[in-house]
Amino acid sequence: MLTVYSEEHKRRNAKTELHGGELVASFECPSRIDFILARIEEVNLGVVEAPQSFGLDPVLRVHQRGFVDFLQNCWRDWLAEGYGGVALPSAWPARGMRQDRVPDDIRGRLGYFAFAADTSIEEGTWQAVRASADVALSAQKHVLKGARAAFALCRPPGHHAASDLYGGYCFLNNAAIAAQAFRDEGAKRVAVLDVDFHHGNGTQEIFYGRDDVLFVSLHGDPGSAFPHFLGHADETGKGAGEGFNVNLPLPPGTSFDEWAIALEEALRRISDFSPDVLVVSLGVDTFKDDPISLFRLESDDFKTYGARLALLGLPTLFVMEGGYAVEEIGINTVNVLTGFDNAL
Ligand code: B3N
Ligand code: ZN
Repeated sequence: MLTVYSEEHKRRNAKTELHGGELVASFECPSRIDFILARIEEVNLGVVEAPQSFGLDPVLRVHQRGFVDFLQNCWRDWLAEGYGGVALPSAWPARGMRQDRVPDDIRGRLGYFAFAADTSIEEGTWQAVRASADVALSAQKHVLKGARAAFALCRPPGHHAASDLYGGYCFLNNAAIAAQAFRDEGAKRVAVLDVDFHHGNGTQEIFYGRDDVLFVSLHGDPGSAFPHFLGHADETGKGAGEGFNVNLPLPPGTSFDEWAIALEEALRRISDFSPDVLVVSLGVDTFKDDPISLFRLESDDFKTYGARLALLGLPTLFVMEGGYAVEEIGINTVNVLTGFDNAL
């Protein structure tokens, strides 16, 4: 399987993240990619190539212009105010407050466009974010042109990013940008399967009113896990999109046997939809030793479910999302991909 990867990801090296009342070392760190690349080479997964540049047009198909402008200029505007450190939000348009006006002040705009305070914006963040979207689009082109599968080794990840919100280490929604590109380039129906531990609230929001993109997610119940405010089973889509959003929340401590039952339900919903193509939001933070997640998958389980995904018989684009057990992230990620390849 071909992998697309950009060195630009290194420009996202967050100095810190807010967790448990303290500024701690960021779990979403550059070495995640080093371990995945090393494993790709170790098992000879296939060619690794750099992305092409697609500009912002495909990004603007799923994200609002004002939001993209904000991401692009945030760090410059933060410095221009005389601030140091890292740009973090501290005030939000919460219940009862106005959401119809975007503040001029950078602190107001941070709160307007952020849904969580975990994720900093810093020097180099935008450059890495843009490259990550190009990685997804470049891998998407390989599948569009007939490859059975491709791996977009995106960093930073994307599935929490909504049309005008960032957070949860995500800025632009790489999987949604790729799914929309498939639609714009001829696919009639696209399914997005999100197997990351965390609910892909951003992908859900982007496609919630649509019947041409099915979103199916297996994730930690939002009652106990980030992003806390979306991901319940009764979120099924709205308007034309009713019935095209499928959430399968699972409790803390879920084992692979339990997870695999939910996966069968997800795959049944995808098969019923008869998509032309599948986009997999591939987070491996379902691993038992992930430091911020609550499921109990073992390394071999990733191979097992990779093989199961191949049985859908669909052209498949894998898009990297989360996974923070850094020393095992390469084995777990590549196990999904080799499991898929070896089942063909
Ligand atoms: O949820 C957390 C979090 C939970 C536990 C932690 N421990 C025990 C050290 C640390 C952090 N933080 C909120 C931000 C999580 C973003 C999740 C990103 C992701 O992988 N999305 O798929
Ligand atoms: Zn995750």
